[in-house]
Amino acid sequence: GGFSRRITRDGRLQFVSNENGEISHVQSILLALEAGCKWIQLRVKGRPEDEVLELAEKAKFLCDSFDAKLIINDFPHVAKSVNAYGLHLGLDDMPLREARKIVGEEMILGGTANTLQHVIQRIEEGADYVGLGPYRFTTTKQNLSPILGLEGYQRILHELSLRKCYIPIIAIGGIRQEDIAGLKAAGLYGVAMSSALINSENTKKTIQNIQQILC
Ligand code: TZP
Ligand code: MG
Repeated sequence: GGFSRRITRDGRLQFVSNENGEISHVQSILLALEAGCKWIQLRVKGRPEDEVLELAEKAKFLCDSFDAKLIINDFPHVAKSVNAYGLHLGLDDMPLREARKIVGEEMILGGTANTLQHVIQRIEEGADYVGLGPYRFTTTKQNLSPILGLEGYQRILHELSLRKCYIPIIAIGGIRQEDIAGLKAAGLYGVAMSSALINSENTKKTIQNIQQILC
């Protein structure tokens, strides 16, 4: 039996975990799962790996019970040890080819990009999807790369199609519900969102609306 690392339709909306004064990473994940999100990224910054592993075990249990897929950000060994569905690495992390040796052949690998060159590099490295951003300013991520705006995505997607480069591209960074239709029309495969979902008055309704537009 072989395997395939195809990104499925339920991956068009990825929730990125978050914490603030009111809500923990695990609580944010539960909120997104209860609202119907099927792709969850555990993104924990500034904590040691053993703490991230503990959170990852809880996140994996929750995702399994909602039949959702868990992506681990930054930590290949954590992704491997909780048997996550995927691993996402940024521009300052190890190359995806190196991570592939740690996590094995079956795990989905996502890589961050901010430019056309980054996307091409990610394809060459063997990424299964690319997170391209930021769309607009956001306080969720520190040291934000230059903002792309819709025009930035249109330009990069046009350049990729001229070069016949194809990979599912997920937009990220400051995305709100009202941005989704424009991003889909521009050719984005999907979106990754955090603050707009946890701060929504009605997270379930927001997620349902977004999924309806994207699928
Ligand atoms: N990478 C670029 S922006 C971002 C990441 C992980 C955070 C996205 O969160 P939000 O709250 O949707 O801007
Ligand atoms: Mg990273």
